[in-house]
Amino acid sequence: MRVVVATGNPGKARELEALLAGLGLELVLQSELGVPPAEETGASFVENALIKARHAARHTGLAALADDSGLAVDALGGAPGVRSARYAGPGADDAANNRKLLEALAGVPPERRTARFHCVIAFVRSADDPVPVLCQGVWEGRILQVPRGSGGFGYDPLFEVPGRGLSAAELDPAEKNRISHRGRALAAFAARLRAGLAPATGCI
Ligand code: ITT
Repeated sequence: MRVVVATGNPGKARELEALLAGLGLELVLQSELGVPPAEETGASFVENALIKARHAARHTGLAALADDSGLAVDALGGAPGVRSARYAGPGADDAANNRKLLEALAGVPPERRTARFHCVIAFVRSADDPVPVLCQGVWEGRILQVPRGSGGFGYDPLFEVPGRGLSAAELDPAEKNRISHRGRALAAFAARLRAGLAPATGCI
């Protein structure tokens, strides 16, 4: 099956391609097909993932897979959440978002810096697919006081991985993919794919 990967984020695309390898899908990035970015107007990761998947399917006529993800920090009432990509303003880069997060958490002690990454994967067979496949993954951690490491993308340098004494940006990419929010969501999707994408009972 030919599937358009509905993301414009190169760090995310790299991880999605690694995680989807070997599943028998022929992947093509939406940028290669000239799909413009979708407007992420949803209030939740689920809504935004579906918006992006349907948008890419509509533009290409292909099945589409999208990822909507973000970081929820307890001491900030769940922010930046669905606004993670543009936390420091429209078009903000990772460095600006990380700086803003550190400023927002200034003076907050380590035990109150708990956070988690969320990832929702939406897969649609066509733009108006009435039974999209939705899978989610969560990754618990804590926000560091200073950035560490150069791997990954986004908030990885500030995300302390429990039990590892490392930031997510210090993990080997394969290890991050095994334990991350995205890795967990994609493992659930792979299981559904192996079951022929048959509808199944479950919560998201
Ligand atoms: P697309 O919508 O084109 O896929 P995006 O970057 O705008 O790209 P999102 O709206 O889903 O994607 O925002 C996700 C943001 O959450 C991302 O830009 C990072 O700042 C953060 N994020 C998500 N997963 C992450 C990860 O594995 N490591 C670090 N930061 C992550």
